[in-house]
Amino acid sequence: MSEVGTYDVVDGIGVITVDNPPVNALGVKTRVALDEGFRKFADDPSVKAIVLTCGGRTFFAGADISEFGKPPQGPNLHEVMALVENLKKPVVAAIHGTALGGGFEVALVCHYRIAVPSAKVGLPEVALGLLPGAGGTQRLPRIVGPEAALDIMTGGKPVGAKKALEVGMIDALATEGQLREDGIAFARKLLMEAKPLQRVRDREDKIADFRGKPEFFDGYLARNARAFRGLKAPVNITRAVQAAVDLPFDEGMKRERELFLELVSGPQSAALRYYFFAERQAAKIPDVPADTPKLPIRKVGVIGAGTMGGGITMNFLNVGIPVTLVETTQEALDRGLKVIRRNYEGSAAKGRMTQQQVEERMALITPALSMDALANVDLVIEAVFEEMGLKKEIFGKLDKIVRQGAILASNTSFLDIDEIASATSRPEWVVGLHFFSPANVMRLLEVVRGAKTSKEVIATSMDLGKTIGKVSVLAGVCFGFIANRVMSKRSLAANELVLRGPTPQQIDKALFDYGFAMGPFAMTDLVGLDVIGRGSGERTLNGDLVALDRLGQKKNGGYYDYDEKRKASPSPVAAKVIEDFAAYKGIERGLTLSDEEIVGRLLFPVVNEGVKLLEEGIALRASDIDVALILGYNWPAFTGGPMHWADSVGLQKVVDSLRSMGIEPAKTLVERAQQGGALAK
Ligand code: TC6
Repeated sequence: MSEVGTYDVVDGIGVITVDNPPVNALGVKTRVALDEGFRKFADDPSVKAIVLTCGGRTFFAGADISEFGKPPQGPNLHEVMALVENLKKPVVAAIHGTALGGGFEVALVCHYRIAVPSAKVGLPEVALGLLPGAGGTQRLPRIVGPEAALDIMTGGKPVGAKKALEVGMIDALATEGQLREDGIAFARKLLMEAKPLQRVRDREDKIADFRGKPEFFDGYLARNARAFRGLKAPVNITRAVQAAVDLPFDEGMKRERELFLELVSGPQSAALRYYFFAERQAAKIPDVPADTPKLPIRKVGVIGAGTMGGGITMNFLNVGIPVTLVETTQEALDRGLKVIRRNYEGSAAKGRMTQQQVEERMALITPALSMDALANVDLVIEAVFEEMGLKKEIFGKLDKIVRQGAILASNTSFLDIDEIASATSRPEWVVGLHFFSPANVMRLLEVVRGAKTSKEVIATSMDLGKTIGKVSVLAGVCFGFIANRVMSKRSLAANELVLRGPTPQQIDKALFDYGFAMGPFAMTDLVGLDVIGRGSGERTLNGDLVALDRLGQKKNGGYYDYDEKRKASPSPVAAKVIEDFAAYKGIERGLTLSDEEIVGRLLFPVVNEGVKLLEEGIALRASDIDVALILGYNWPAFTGGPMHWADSVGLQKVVDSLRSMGIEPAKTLVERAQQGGALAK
């Protein structure tokens, strides 16, 4: 007897309802329910058609990811699906919530699919380093055509019900709140019309024209080479669709299986599945239980309309939360508003939003020239210069102006939240909300917990990330918190290494090939050498380049020279500056390293610093560091982040390499390496 399935018959229509919280993943219990329900109705002559639907918040959200790599248990999903597809009675999938991955593949073996308008369907396996391995790569091209199927599967983004109807992924829309009734009515109509049953697997019309055209698939990969760089899954998805077009259905299924097994047993998928759970784990804080009361955030104040303040503001406008934006001068305020408007208008020009939406969002901003305007907000985020004196002055004023019970947050990237909080009479209401630039784009929100920050403020701040589409990661107070602190070790290592022999282009190339969008020197040139090098009194390599008025891409080049199209080439001037600076430092040059060695030299110090964060209790768990780096610094997700990657490289190797660089490995790192243990599970 299934624990999660109920089966009832309404006037000859059998209704299977599966309710396996939280998301009806297709784990063993769900498979038992499906197997049992379909067998029961297959054998029941009084049942003429079947509706498959789910209870709770969603239709099946996919295979149970936690089962991958474990021995199979219970009914096999493929067998259950074959049973459904071959039934001689029409089966209607009635979808709400998110029918994703294996969940949508189950819907694809039903003869018809209907969905409420708020539902989303899709095949997001690519985000887990996989391909849709339950026939998705073979069936989707048959209903939407190979090109659309490739875009849907390599992009992995869920498709809203209305769009899904347009492209043929579903057959009809149901009424919100009446899915079950509409499903039954749809099935009854099918019976009345007595149309022959059509299986998706038998459809040929959308794929026939692409048969025997390998150039179409090679071209697809070539066109998307940039987006797919370093990733295995999009390539295997493309080859599986090619098989769907070229081979008879059952052979295509076999090819899909081979390509799936190759992915599921490989390191990229292991890393991405680890990352899926890491992202969700980050929300859990041992001493702040899930039922901790959260404060409603209905009105927000942002201080500073510069790049960060403007980006932060947009996050709230995007979800309909009004923002009072405070600046000290009208010019600065106008400039900030102009940039926000320009960003939105850019999105409108690309068709991502309408002009009306631009106006609606802009109308949510109340510009102000005094902090007095913040008296009644629920949350204030300060985003001014990184200067402790200024921040303390602002927090002292906020303490007098803002109502009791509101959260006072600083977007500081480095400074001590406790010292900032000490300027107020309510340190328990003070927290760090650290956004990453561009703040309206990057998905990381570091929530910095001060010594006195209350649990309610932490719970609310963690939740806030989700409200604005970000992932919150908790950090303790230290210079640079999690992401900036560990990544500063990469910059330091790069700046040291370039003096010893490897060129900026060799170093950048090694990191590009590892999976980063660009290496540290290309990044410095992009951001500006004057910006990166700012503040230190000592003579530095950056400073020497700035002294020659080499500011990066914006002026005269930096570590590279640039042509008028901003294409980079090695710079003889920079090479000479590097040589001179090494001589000044008394550093011997001539070191030659392989790309792999360069990667180790730059990234093992990051891992080491991550372990120190764990030892100091700044980060709760290794996986939080991975999430922070992947979302805050675009660390390639298919490596799983620095900590997971270090495990896959082998901790002893990390320890040995650090020692060979003259860096003392963190105590825990040495211990774990000796025990053959891991940093991230
Ligand atoms: C596939 O189908 C391959 C098929 C090949 C053929 C064999 N498995 O995200 P939330 C858990 S691959 C196991 O916070 P939301 C999640 O860990 C799969 N667990 O909720 C969390 O647990 P916790 C293709 C899962 O409302 C809880 O459910 N499908 C799975 O923000 C709530 O999750 C996907 O890639 C799962 N599949 O978003 C979809 N899904 O409470 C993956 C969720 O213990 N899922 N959990 O921390 C999602 O994208 C989202 O969960 C959501 C709901 C949109 C369904």
